[in-house]
Amino acid sequence: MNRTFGGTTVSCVRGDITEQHVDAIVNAANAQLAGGGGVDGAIHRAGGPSIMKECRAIGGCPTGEAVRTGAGDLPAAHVVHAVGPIWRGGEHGEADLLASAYASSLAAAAEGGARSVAFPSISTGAYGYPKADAAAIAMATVASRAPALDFHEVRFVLFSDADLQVYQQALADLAPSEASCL
Ligand code: AR6
Repeated sequence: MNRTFGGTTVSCVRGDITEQHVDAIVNAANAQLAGGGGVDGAIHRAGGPSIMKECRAIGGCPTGEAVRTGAGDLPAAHVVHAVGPIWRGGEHGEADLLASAYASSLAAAAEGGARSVAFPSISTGAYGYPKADAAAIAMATVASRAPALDFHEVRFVLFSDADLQVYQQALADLAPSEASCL
């Protein structure tokens, strides 16, 4: 399904983030930018060693922020490495940090000239963030930030049918007023 906020079309698809033909894909990274499993492992495997070389040169990224590298052998032009929070029960600023990870990713992608971006479900794998809550935060942040940054497409790429349903529901549930910049 699709919804449009300003000039930005937001969609949810089932798929593999490494195969997306968009300007920038977002990685669910860790603060050391050290690589790992999940999305991070898939991106470094498919993109080749140049991405890790750039990550090492950058050195790290605080939780809630994002940095940009090239995309090596991937079809995208950029990889934005976002560091989402580890879920610790919800009383440790997790919601603000997750929203900040999405907002920072959009800003980093826009700085690189990207007008289309694909996101995975940040923090909901190894980092344990409850999926429905994470999806609502992701949608609200993208709907409020992406139009002003001139994105024409933001695509959420989910790895399972169950996750796709959760993100589609969050997109359907988003009230027009939550896209506050419109
Ligand atoms: N394309 C799209 N989604 C995927 C893919 C893929 N190729 N592979 C997995 N997912 P995770 P996190 C889904 O654990 O929770 C890493 O080790 C997966 O099913 O990748 O932010 C990093 O190095 C899940 O729904 O990210 C960090 O240390 C979602 O992507 C840590 O894990 C996110 O799961 C980050 O944990």
